[in-house]
This record gives sequence, C-alpha cells and structure tokens, in this order.
Amino acid sequence: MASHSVLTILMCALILVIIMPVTAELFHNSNSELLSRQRRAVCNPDCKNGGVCVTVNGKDMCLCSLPYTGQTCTVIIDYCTTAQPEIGIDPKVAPVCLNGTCLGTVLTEPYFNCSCLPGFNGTRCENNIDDCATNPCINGLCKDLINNYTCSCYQGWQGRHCSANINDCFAGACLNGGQCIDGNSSYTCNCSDTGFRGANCSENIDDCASPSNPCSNGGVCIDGVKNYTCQCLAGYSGRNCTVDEPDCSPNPCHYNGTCLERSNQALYGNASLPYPFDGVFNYSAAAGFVCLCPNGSSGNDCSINPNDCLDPATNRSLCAHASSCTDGLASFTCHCLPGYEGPTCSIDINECERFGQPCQNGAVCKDLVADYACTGCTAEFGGKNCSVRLTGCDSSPCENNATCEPLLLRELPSPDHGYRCTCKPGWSGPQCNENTLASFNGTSSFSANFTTTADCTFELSFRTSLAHFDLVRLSSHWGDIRVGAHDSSLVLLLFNASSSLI
Ligand SMILES: *[C@@H]1O[C@H](CO)[C@@H](O)[C@H](O)[C@H]1NC(C)=O
Ligand SMILES: *[C@@H]1O[C@H](CO)[C@@H](O)[C@H](O)[C@H]1NC(C)=O
Ligand SMILES: *[C@@H]1O[C@H](CO)[C@@H](O)[C@H](O)[C@H]1NC(C)=O
Ligand SMILES: *[C@@H]1O[C@H](CO)[C@@H](O)[C@H](O)[C@H]1NC(C)=O
Ligand SMILES: *[C@@H]1O[C@H](CO)[C@@H](O)[C@H](O)[C@H]1NC(C)=O
Ligand SMILES: *[C@@H]1O[C@H](CO)[C@@H](O)[C@H](O)[C@H]1NC(C)=O
Ligand SMILES: *[C@@H]1O[C@H](CO)[C@@H](O)[C@H](O)[C@H]1NC(C)=O
Ligand SMILES: *[C@@H]1O[C@H](CO)[C@@H](O)[C@H](O)[C@H]1NC(C)=O
Ligand SMILES: *[C@@H]1O[C@H](CO)[C@@H](O)[C@H](O)[C@H]1NC(C)=O
Ligand SMILES: *[C@@H]1O[C@H](CO)[C@@H](O)[C@H](O)[C@H]1NC(C)=O
Ligand SMILES: CC(=O)N[C@H]1CO[C@H](CO)[C@@H](O)[C@@H]1O
Ligand SMILES: CC(=O)N[C@H]1CO[C@H](CO)[C@@H](O)[C@@H]1O
Ligand SMILES: [Ca+2]
Ligand SMILES: [Ca+2]
Ligand SMILES: [Ca+2]
Repeated sequence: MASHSVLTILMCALILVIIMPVTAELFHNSNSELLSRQRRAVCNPDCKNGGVCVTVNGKDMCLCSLPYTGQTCTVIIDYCTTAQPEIGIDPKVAPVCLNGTCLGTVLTEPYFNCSCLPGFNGTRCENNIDDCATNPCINGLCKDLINNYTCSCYQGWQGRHCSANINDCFAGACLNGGQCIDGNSSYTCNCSDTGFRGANCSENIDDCASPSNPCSNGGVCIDGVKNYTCQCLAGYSGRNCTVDEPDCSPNPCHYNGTCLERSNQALYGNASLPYPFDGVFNYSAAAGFVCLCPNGSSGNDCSINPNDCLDPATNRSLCAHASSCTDGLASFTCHCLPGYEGPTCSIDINECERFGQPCQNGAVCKDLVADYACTGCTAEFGGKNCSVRLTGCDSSPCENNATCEPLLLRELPSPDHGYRCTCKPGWSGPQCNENTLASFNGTSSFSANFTTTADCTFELSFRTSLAHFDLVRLSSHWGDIRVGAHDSSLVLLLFNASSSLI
C-alpha cells in the first residue's frame, strides 16, 4: 500500500519533469528536503542503495534511487523489459535494444546495456552506423548499408571502391601515332610530335601555315607530316626556294655582252631596258637572263656573229690577194701575205719605194711581190742592190788567155767573191791551166783505144760553145738516141720512126 503511494507521487513528479524539467528538479529537491526533515524525526525502515525514507500519510517508506526498488531498495529493476516513458522506451511498442540484444540492467542511466548487432551503435542500437563516413568509394557515390556499403561508380570507374579506372583507350582511338591517355569515362590523345592535332590526332597540321608560308620567291608549299615541301619556281632552289640560282655567273653572254639576271628585281621598270625589264617583275618569269649584246653580235647569248669577211653581194672574201680573214664584231681583219697591205690587203707594196730605191750603180729597181729586183746591173757590180763591186777577177785567176767572169758567191753577212774562167780551146780546169785531151773545131773526131775487156766506166767531160749539138748518137732499128745540148741544156732526145720527139 505504502509503495503504491510512493509510486503515485513519483508518477506525478515524472509527469511534471516531462512537462517542465527544471521545475520538476526544484520540486524534487524541495520534496527531498521535506522528506529528510521528516525522516530526521522518525523514519523507518532502513533504505538501501541510496534509498531515502519518507513518511507519506504517516507511513514510512523508502524512496529508492534508480534502478533499485522494493521496500528497502534492494531489488534491481529489469530495464531490458521495463518501460521508461520519460525517455520514450516502451517494450510493448519496441524493444529496448532496437537492433541488438539487451544484456541487462546497469547502475547508470539509461540503466540498460545493449549489445548491438554489427553495423549498429547508440545506446539502444538505434543508429545504423554510416559505413560511408570514411568515403570508401574513391570515384563513386557511397550508399550506406548495414555494416556495409555499396559504391555506385562514376562512369569510367569500376571495382568495389570504384578505384579501377576503366581503360577507355582502344586500338585506333588516337590516329597517326598519337598517345592515348585514359580518362574518366573518356580518353584524350596526346598528339604532340605526331604532326597531327585534333581530338583523335586526325587533323594534319598545316606546316605550310606555321607560322607562315616557308617557301620564298613564289614557291608553292605542299604540306607534309611534320614537314613541308616547297615547289620552287624555275630559277629558285633550296628547301625554302631562297636560293636565287645564278644565271649570269659565269657570264653566258658571248663577246662580253652585259648579262641581266631576270631575278634581279632592281632592274625592272626601266623603259630603256629590253623585255621583261621594261615591265613588272614576276616570280614566275624570273628564271634565266637577258644579254645586252655588243654591236655585231646577236642572239640570246650573243653567240650569233655574222661573218663580216664576206662581201654580202658576192659572198667572197673581202680580203684581197689570197690573204686570210678573221671575223670580228661588225668588223673583220685581213692578214696580208708579204708584199701586200691595206685594210683589205689590196695594196701591192712598192718595195722599191718602200726601201728608198735601193738599186745602185745605175741598176733599175723593179717592184716584185714582197720583193724588188735590181736589173741592168753592170758586170762589174753584183749583189741584191747592185752595190757590191765584184772583185773575183781582180787577181786574174784565169790563165791561158781565158776570159774571167767575177762572181758573187754570197753577199751576206760579208761578200764572198768568186770567178769563172772560160777557157780557150785546149784548156780546161777552174783556172784553164789543164790541157784537154782533145778539142774540136768544126768537124773533127777523137778516138781512144781501150785495152781492157772487163767492165769499165767511161767518163767524158766536155765543154762546148754550141747551143745545139749531139754528143752521142746511137742508131737502132727502133730509132735514134741522141744525147746532146739543146738550148744550153743537156738533154736526152729519143726519136723514133713515127714521132719526132718523145
Ligand atoms: C533494426 O530495428 C528496426 C526497428 O526496430 C527494425 O525495423 C529492423 O528490422 C532492425 N534490423 C535488423 C537487422 O534487425
Ligand atoms: C555492457 O556489457 C558489456 C559486455 O558485458 C560490458 O563490457 C560493459 O561494461 C557493459 N556496460 C556497462 C555500462 O555496464
Ligand atoms: C556510432 O559509431 C561511430 C563510429 O563508429 C561514431 O562516430 C558515432 O558517433 C556513433 N554513434 C552513436 C550514436 O554512438
Ligand atoms: C558487403 O557488400 C558486398 C556487395 O556490395 C558484399 O560482396 C560483401 O560480402 C558485403 N560484406 C559483408 C560483410 O556483408
Ligand atoms: C569523373 O567524373 C565525375 C563526373 O562525371 C566527376 O565528378 C569526378 O570528379 C571525375 N573524376 C575524375 C577523377 O576526374
Ligand atoms: C605528350 O607526349 C610527349 C612526348 O611524346 C610528352 O613529352 C608529353 O609530356 C606528353 N604530354 C602529356 C600531357 O602526356
Ligand atoms: C627553311 O625555313 C624554315 C622556317 O622558315 C627554317 O627553319 C629553315 O632553317 C629554313 N631552311 C633553309 C635551308 O633555309
Ligand atoms: C622534309 O622534307 C624534305 C623534302 O621535302 C626532306 O628532305 C626532309 O628530310 C624532310 N624532313 C623530315 C624531318 O622528314
Ligand atoms: C671583257 O671585258 C673585260 C673587262 O672589261 C676584259 O678584261 C676582257 O678581256 C673582255 N673579254 C672579251 C672576250 O672581250
Ligand atoms: C776554128 O777554125 C776556123 C777555121 O777553120 C777558125 O776560123 C776559127 O777561129 C777556129 N775556132 C777556134 C775557136 O779556134
Ligand atoms: C799563152 C798564150 O797563148 N798567149 C798568147 C795570148 O795572146 C797573145 C796575143 O793575142 C799572144 O801573143 C800570146 O802568145
Ligand atoms: C791513137 C792510136 O794509138 N791508135 C792506134 C790504135 O790501135 C791501132 C791498132 O792496134 C793502131 O793502128 C792505131 O794507130
Ligand atoms: Ca636567278
Ligand atoms: Ca662578225
Ligand atoms: Ca710589191
């Protein structure tokens, strides 16, 4: 009965606590002071475990502190099954340990001890532990489970923790040798050094445009892979067409013609120069050269040189007297043979005049070709100029009344004199001091006896003053053979029956 009263009071207090906890605490304290004052007067029984004895309606009773109950507060309340309305526990509605097992009563609040199932914690195992708290999903969204979690991976990732990157690269993903770099549900291509660009390295980088056309002098650029080729216009060469090919070196113009290089832009726009320099420079017509030919030559390279040696009318050489001719530029040169002069060798040099009438001692000068002759020189003189007095007979070398004729054997470098003796009959030899074997005048003969029968040589020397005579005459059946003189020359004359002279 007593305990019932206590419970009623406590129930009343607990209701107040729920509504207004601070007030309830105050109430509880003042009530305790009241009770202890009353107990100090007379209160039995002896309350254990911190229970307080109070007198209610004249009856003493223990006011136990939790979790104890009973008359002397020695019974422990089983809070695994006891409702605790003040903290919302009602085993009739839900177990004390929501996701666990209640191990029993403990002395401190909340007076029960829950052993939680894996994945739960909290005093009543009411908390499903957040297994995602440690962010186990590296590349995905975490879903908390009971003592577990699942990861829902971002695109491109896989694995329990979404840590495995799905290789998005596939064969042929990057073209032209580009390096595929796996990404987050994607791939990228590293096109560097391939000469291509674009997402898949499919776009050939225009090397002709980076940074500008590399082909100089009008060359056409052809894009390659990491490269380009220049198609140079004629007259230019080199990888970039920067080499202006030398067209005037060495000078292609003959006869020292002036060479104008068509690639020399400074020459253009000059009305006094021939085509194309009178116009505007054009790269596509910059190959080659133009020759300014000296007078007398023509042609692209001044190699045409008309032969000025020929008379256009007769087509014969303009150089007279068989002289040779050298063609020049609008000119010709005659190379005269000795004795001729003048531009066309037409002048026969009068050597008599040229040498100042060289003939002396009354001789007359006669002009010859490249020479002269002195005619009418008296017997006393000789030499080219009739200037040498002949002294060969001065010493009277001819004997026996022979006639002496002086001779000039050699004029230069110093005169060499000689003589010729014309012997009287009966004499011979250079000085006419040798007897002849015989001499004839008119019709006479000479015979010699030979005593030998062996082969012998018969040598006969003779001299005659006759212009015509027969020295030997042999007659035979086929004709005559005559050896003799004819016009002062020794001749062999053959006469036969039908013709007089062979
Ligand atoms: C955890 O407790 C709740 C509420 O009592 C219950 O619905 C659920 O089934 C429990 N889970 C397990 C794994 O016991
Ligand atoms: C709850 O029970 C466990 C296991 O028996 C024990 O280790 C723990 O100390 C208890 N808790 C309290 C508050 O008594
Ligand atoms: C449950 O446990 C986690 C760590 O294991 C802790 O951070 C959390 O505060 C606990 N929750 C409760 C209600 O005890
Ligand atoms: C946690 O979940 C995974 C699947 O998500 C499962 O394979 C694994 O066995 C679970 N672990 C536990 C302890 O239940
Ligand atoms: C992957 O993509 C998602 C969005 O789709 C992004 O939130 C995440 O940070 C990316 N991860 C990496 C490693 O780029
Ligand atoms: C691309 O490739 C080049 C060489 O092939 C390398 O030097 C560079 O670091 C790479 N870039 C990236 C972003 O991988
Ligand atoms: C061609 O031009 C490129 C770029 O303009 C340059 O790097 C290179 O040295 C040039 N080559 C020659 C042979 O001039
Ligand atoms: C670029 O092309 C030229 C011919 O056009 C060639 O001679 C050269 O070797 C090429 N260079 C490279 C790096 O391929
Ligand atoms: C060309 O001219 C130079 C100097 O003007 C000269 O030395 C050379 O002999 C000339 N050559 C010819 C073939 O005329
Ligand atoms: C030859 O004889 C004749 C007379 O018979 C004579 O007159 C003449 O002088 C002679 N001639 C010579 C060269 O002796
Ligand atoms: C050697 C000789 O016959 N001498 C003669 C030369 O001629 C003269 C006369 O003309 C004679 O008297 C010589 O006897
Ligand atoms: C000139 C001379 O001596 N004549 C002689 C040649 O020989 C014959 C006969 O042997 C003589 O009779 C000649 O006198
Ligand atoms: Ca050139
Ligand atoms: Ca000429
Ligand atoms: Ca002459």
